[in-house]
Amino acid sequence: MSTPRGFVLGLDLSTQQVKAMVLDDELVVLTEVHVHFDKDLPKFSTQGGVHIHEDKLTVTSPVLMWVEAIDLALERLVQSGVDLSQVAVLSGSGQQHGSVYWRQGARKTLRNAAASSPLHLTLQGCFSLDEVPVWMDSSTATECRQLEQALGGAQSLADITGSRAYERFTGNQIAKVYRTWPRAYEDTERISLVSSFAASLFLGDYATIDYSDGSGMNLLDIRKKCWTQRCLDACAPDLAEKLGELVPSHTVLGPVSSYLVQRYGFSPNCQVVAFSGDNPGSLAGMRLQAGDIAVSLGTSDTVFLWLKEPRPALEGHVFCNPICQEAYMALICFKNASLTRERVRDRCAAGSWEEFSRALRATPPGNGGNIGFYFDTMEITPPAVGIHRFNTDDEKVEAFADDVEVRALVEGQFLAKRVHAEGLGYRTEPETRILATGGASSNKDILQVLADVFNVPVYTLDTANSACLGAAYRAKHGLLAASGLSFSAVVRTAPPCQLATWPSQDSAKVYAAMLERFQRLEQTFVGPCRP
Ligand code: ADP
Ligand code: XUL
Repeated sequence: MSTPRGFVLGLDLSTQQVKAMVLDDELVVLTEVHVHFDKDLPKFSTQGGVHIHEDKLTVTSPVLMWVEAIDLALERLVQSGVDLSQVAVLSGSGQQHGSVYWRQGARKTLRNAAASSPLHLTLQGCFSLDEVPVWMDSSTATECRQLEQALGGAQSLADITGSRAYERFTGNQIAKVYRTWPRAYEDTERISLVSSFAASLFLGDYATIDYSDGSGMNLLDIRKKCWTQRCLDACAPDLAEKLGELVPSHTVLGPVSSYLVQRYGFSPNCQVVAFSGDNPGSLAGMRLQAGDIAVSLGTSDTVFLWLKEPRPALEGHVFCNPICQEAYMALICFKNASLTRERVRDRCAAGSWEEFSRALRATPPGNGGNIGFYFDTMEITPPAVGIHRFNTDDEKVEAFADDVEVRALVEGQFLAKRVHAEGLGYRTEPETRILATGGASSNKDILQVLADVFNVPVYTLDTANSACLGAAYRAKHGLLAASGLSFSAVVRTAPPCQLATWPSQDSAKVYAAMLERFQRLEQTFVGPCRP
């Protein structure tokens, strides 16, 4: 059987930017472009790609900013000299949980978009909400309580959907939209996730939600792979209709829109494969295998594992696996991540990553017994807020010296990852590898602390951008899956992960003792799961 050949395009619509990559037929990256929301589209006045509202809990992004950014990314690909007519297939990753509300009649406008006008102008009147909730939003505690009650408790909801009710999960966000703006809700003909929204722009029609990103909504039955009617009913009326169907993550949705063909020179035969979440995308990009642990260090930090059997608990999430329909993935998300590292860098390391790294090298593993927890905003794992510093005698202190503060932050973030991953069943085995990705994985000194805290070697890819790479790999898999090829067979030509660093001597001893203290100290300020 002949296999379709050609370039592959991967896109990632993340919190702070749109990234796009074109790979050749052997899955080697040819070109990569970025559009940074704050810098490239300043008229939207975002900070870190978002608007944080007065209550500090509501966090949104302007939907038209995303539309404009995707066009700009495609323009930059053309400027880079890549011939988009050679792209045979494309897919994408999106920040998880965020939702987009298409107004009645928007489908028609999307289908008929003319190439003569940029899409953000054509789609101006197409959204019932201009500012849409993103994963950083934590304003839906009331809706979460109601959903758990309707389903018979937090564990019962987790048993079906893979997670107890989380504020950022889309079902709860939709319930808040319905409660707050019932008319806008009524006027909505389709609700997309960020991933299926971006796919819709490429397809020129509403794109279906895939199983894996759909698992981050508190609505999908992760075993039966369908919407759970009781969850839909508890969130808002007519929701099944507004959400549309669900599809396996490798599904080919159809050819690209005529807008893309005419404006950027795509081939009318170029296929769009279902987009998915950025964490599922990273799992694909890193080619995670059972036994590995992946750590993504981006706007959010996440830890994820390959699961054969779903065993949802009250902490962490279980999602459908994006590259193997029989498997699952476990995920833990930490909200205070790169932006907190940047804040401490600016205050204690003169705003420079080099100086931040020097501070890590100047301080010993274990930080002389000093431990810190840094939650600038309400954390997800664990649910806590504020800065909590403890000295070697476990006494609360107000401040650390600058270098000690830098190490306390990074050690504290990685100790939390290990403690909470162990809570999900992670155990270090002799063969365990950490696969690290995300913007901060380009920092060797940060990776050294990661290797030391877990006592496991750390591997990285050539690019820190595994969600984008994973989208491209999934695209190719989508094209070939019909001929029976598995994901691993499809990506066998792609460059493998490289060893970045090995744990230093004695770190196992230092951190074993520290882990026990860390867990005890964390309990002194962690509140109940939800107020
Ligand atoms: P996103 O979640 O938006 O995809 P990325 O994975 O691209 O985020 O990561 C962006 C973050 O990477 C920036 O906010 C920045 O803090 C961090 N970063 C970039 N370079 C370094 C570095 N050398 N050391 C530590 N962090 C870095
Ligand atoms: C995962 C989560 C974040 C976003 C960031 O549950 O909320 O990692 O996907 O883009």
